[in-house]
Amino acid sequence: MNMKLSFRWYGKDDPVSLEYISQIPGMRSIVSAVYEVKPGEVWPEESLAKMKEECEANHLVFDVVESIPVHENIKLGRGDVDHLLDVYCENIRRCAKYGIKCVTYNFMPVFDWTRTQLDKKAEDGSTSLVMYWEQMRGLDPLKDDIHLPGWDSSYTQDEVRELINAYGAIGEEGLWSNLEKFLKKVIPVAEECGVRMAIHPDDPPYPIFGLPRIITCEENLDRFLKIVDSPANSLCFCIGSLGCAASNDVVKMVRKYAEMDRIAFMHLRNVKLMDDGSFEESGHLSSCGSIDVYEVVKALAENHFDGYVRPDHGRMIWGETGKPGYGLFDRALGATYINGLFEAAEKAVKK
Ligand SMILES: [Mn+2]
Repeated sequence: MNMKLSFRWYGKDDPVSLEYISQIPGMRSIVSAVYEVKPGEVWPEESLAKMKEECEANHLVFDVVESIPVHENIKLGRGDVDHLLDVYCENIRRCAKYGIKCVTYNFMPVFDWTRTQLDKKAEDGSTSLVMYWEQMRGLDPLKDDIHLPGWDSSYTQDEVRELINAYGAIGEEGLWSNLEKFLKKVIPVAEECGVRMAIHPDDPPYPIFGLPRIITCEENLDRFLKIVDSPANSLCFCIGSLGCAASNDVVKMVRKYAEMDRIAFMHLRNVKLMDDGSFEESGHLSSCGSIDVYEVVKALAENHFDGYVRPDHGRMIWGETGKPGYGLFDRALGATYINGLFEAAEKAVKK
């Protein structure tokens, strides 16, 4: 197959072993990162070397990084930005040295993603991540102490308030100009070492608590890609994140950006959208959620997509426990579904 099937692995603390991952039919690549150092620090080469070795011992290739986190000071354009950008570039060089071809990152203020519950039970007894607006309404992080799942607990409430105010002050245009500075520094380095940078869209793709969000829709993705017009400046197209806004036509967007060869990495999962904009993460199949995953894959295959694909979050099923969204069983089912869709779609294109 043209596409490269991959699986996210959280390193030695991940309850899912590399051996189990390698037993998923068609599995090729591992998506991981150096988790033991903080954003803004250089990644030890030994850690990268060790991961590469462990993957190879399990007949897997460690060639995708998710993610090299972008320090808040880079996004805010304050403090030691130039030093932090140098560190970021050095990390790209080090990744490339150990075989990495694609690096995912995001440019979301403060929080990587927002959900109101991580273990919502469905009728069939499976659990998944959800965001219900009725649970969000009335919450004000500037006034209340809020602990939503997934929010970095290393921040104190006062630090969160300070960050929210700082982002409020720069607004969307401030965030765009800091992103531009980041791209103009980082993309030439990625080009030089044969790495494709892949930005992950905001999840969900609209402002929350007044924090600016810019990687949200077709118009903004167009603007993003034009800042540096290079295949090294690409998208990690997450259909589950962009698909949380009913206004995003993900099939049309995937077709357009695949045709332009600006998708380096695909995150495939499905979400069930509610009338009020709330959503539940569902099984991967088109019939389980609001996204037509078949049409997404068809758009990729018709454009001879040969980038990385991974089953994104899965539900917790069959009594499995572990990191919400990142169990083995449902993601393995997702991988098998993805294999089937791609085999059929790619063969249809060849005929
Ligand atoms: Mn994703």
